[in-house]
Amino acid sequence: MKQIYKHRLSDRLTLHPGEPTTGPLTAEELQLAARNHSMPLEALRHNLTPPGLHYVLTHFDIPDTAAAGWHLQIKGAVKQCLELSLAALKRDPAITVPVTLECAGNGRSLLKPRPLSQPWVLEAVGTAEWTGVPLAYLLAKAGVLPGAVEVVFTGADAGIQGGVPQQYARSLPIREAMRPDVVLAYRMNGSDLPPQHGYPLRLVVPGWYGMASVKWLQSIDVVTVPFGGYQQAVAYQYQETAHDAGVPVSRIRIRSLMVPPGIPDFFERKRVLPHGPVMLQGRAWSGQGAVTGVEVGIDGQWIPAHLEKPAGPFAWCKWTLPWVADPGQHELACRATDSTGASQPLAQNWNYQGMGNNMVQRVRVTVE
Ligand SMILES: Nc1nc2c(c(=O)[nH]1)N[C@H]1C(S)=C(S)[C@@H](COP(=O)(O)O)O[C@H]1N2
Ligand SMILES: [Mo]
Repeated sequence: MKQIYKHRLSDRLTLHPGEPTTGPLTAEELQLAARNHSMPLEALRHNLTPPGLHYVLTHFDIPDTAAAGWHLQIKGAVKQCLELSLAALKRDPAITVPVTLECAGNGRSLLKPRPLSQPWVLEAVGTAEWTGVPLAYLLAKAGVLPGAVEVVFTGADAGIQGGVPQQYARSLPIREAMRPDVVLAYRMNGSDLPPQHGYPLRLVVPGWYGMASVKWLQSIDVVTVPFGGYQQAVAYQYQETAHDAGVPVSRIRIRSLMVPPGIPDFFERKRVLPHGPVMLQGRAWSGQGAVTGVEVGIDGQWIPAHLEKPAGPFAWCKWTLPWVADPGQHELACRATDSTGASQPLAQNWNYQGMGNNMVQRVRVTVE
């Protein structure tokens, strides 16, 4: 299946989506950028991202799921298929999990050349408290049959990508699907899901890049062969070229970001601040292990920052570092390390789809 899709893609010519370019931003990238917004970096001050500031990524259109007839289907290799209304789901036991979600394409527009797609800069990230039913609870209720290998999640949204008509769908291995913290969420920060975040129900897979957390969830299918859908087998691969099979994208790589200090120039976004003491601050997260350290680079010299405890194992943690800014031009940076020993690269790790670019952020400031 994967091969068929790849052929279709490469049969089409010129600049198809995904093609690396060094040219100016295209009209198509601008359309995507205007539909899908990131989280302004100053919102890193908040432990939970305030409503409306959490990043949004929607491949197609936000589907019309407000209709009263919405049901969730659980089917496939199970003892008993289930069909559940939202009211029925709300009667099941609920959990609340604080989760930092990040788009796997975050940082894509900084790559040289940049792959043509949603042109994220640095801030396709956000943290929310997701409330809902543990997926494992419902899978146990349905009874997963021996021989099941994956669980496929299908959203109500449809479109065409790489020439392939599709509904947005992703799968998880059984082992991940049975984790106690994977949640079918109907609340975000205590309120009903907003339309853009998946109303009435979405999957949230803590620790994985955002593509795994299927919004506008319609059906859950337990399958006995690995899922070959477009968003699983073609998109979301770490590939060197358009033609290698690639490695599937899964967990979030270690990353940190800083609230740019001072005030910005409206158009150029250059930063200006007065001389004297300033508290540098930001957040760090990893889907692979706990954040163990953040260093702040000031004109190339790395200084350890103070780390605060996160709200949960899959939520970002705050870091701070006091700095006495002296007049002149300075370059600030931040670099985090996690418990697997992974830390952020100083140079880009380029790949064909522009996935997992966790290169350190650099902020140039003028101190007056
Ligand atoms: N049904 C559906 N689910 C989806 C998507 C989508 O386009 N359709 N986008 C995915 C991607 S790529 C990301 S990064 C996250 C974004 O979640 P958010 O918009 O709530 O931040 O949703 C994921 N779930
Ligand atoms: Mo994404």
